[in-house]
Formats: sequence, C-alpha cells, structure tokens
Amino acid sequence: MDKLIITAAICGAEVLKEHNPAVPYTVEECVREARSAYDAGASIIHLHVRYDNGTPTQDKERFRVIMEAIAHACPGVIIQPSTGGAVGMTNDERLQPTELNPEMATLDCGTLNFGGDEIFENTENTIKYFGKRMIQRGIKPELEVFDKSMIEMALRLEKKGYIQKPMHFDFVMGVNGGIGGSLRDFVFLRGSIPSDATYTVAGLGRYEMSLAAAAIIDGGHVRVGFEDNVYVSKGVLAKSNGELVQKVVRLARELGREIATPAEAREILSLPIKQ
Ligand code: KMH
Ligand code: ZN
Repeated sequence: MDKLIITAAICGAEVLKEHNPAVPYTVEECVREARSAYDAGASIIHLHVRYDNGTPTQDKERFRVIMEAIAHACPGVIIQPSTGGAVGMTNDERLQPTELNPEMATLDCGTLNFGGDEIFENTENTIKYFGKRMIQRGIKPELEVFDKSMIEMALRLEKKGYIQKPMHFDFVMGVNGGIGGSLRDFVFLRGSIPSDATYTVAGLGRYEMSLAAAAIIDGGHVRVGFEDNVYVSKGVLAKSNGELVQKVVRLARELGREIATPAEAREILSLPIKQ
C-alpha cells in the first residue's frame, strides 16, 4: 500500500475567525497554519487566500505572495491552489492562480447547492475550460467531486481529452447539497473511480476523522483542515491545522500506515516535473 498523503486545507473561503480564531487571513497567519500542518506531516497545502479583513480573493498577486511565503517556510511542500474560489466568482477570476504554474490545482466537477441561496456553479463548459487550461500549463488537477454524478462527468471529460490520466479525485463529503458522509457513501464513491486512479477524502465537520480512518484502511489519502472542519473533537476547537494533521498521523500509526513526504507524494500522484 502507498504511503499516506495528507493534505491540509488550511483556510477555505467560507470559514471565518468567528468559527475558530485560528482561521488564517493574513500572509503571516497563512504561513503559521501551513507550517503547523507541514511540521505535523502534511505534504500538500490546499490553498485559498483572503485579504487581511477575511474577504476571499483569487487575486494572482495575493496568491503569489502567500505561495512564496509558504514555500519558504515549508521546504518542498506541494501547494495546491483552489480554482473553486468562493461562490459567485467568474471563471477567469477563479483561474488566476493557474497563471503561477503550480504543480496542482483543484478542478471542481459539477454544480451544487452550497447552503441557503448559494449555488457553486461549474457547468460542463466551465469544467472543460478549466481542464484544458490545466493541461496547457502542466498542472495536475485534483478532481473535486461532491457527488457521484461528478465522477461520471470527470470520466466523460477524460475520454474527450479535457482531463488526463492518471486521475486524482478528492471526495468532498458531507457538504449541505452534496453526497453525505456515511461509510456507505464513501464505499459508493470509492468503487466508482477507475482502478488506476488515486483519491483523497475530505469529510466535512463530524465526518472528517471517520472518513479519514476509512481512507487510511483502504489505501486512499486524506484531507483535513479548517476549510472542512474547525473542531479537533466534539465541541473542542482545534488550536491549529497542525493539530488536525497530528490526529490523522496518530490514526495512521495505529492502523499501520506510513506518512508520505512531499517527494513521495509527488511520485504517488505522478506530478509533472517543474523547473
Ligand atoms: N469555496 C467553494 C465554493 C475548491 O477549492 O476547488 C469551492 C471550493 C472548491 O472550496
Ligand atoms: Zn477549497
């Protein structure tokens, strides 16, 4: 079984300091949170950025500054910018961080309700547009799927040449509007991807650690972090993203799974070689 790749989604676009005061907004706070996750064993940082007042942005220059600061503080770490951004952003706004040629970026594979009146919109043409951009720039997409139908979409677009193999999925489970976070739902998604694909699982809220345990046992990979969950145990706020990563590392040790370094993660995910 491959070593376990841990991704830390340190910030997200929706979670606020009101939910957990350690949610990072400033450059320094992003570096602090990325470093805590990296020191604990994360090899990938899934990155959204904010302005200092907490407003989410896909501004290329803001990404550049924060990515450079994280790369400096966390040597070798894989930085995976979001192209999902926040609900309501335009496609070209969302795609800005791809202009920095990261090794990876997210590629959201369908539209879903996102709470209240919010709709996270990803039409088929949007997914094709994002997929083509990532192929042109040699960026490995992490295929974010919030439901089974989004796996079908990704598989269809792979056949049409908008996504390349080997495919890497992120099962985002437990979003209000997407698939649930039960073991049954996990088995369903996991059984629906090709045998040569890899996956990570991001369980929202109370599903984070149970789905992490399932993926550790199954040979998959795990994403944790404030974007998905701010609690380290019931009613107890995590002090940092690192504390959530530490918990996954403890689970993995108990279950006999070793943790991948960033270099090992690059190999497992067949990441493109960048200069
Ligand atoms: N903030 C969500 C609307 C991604 O990073 O690609 C989208 C999201 C997905 O978080
Ligand atoms: Zn995200």
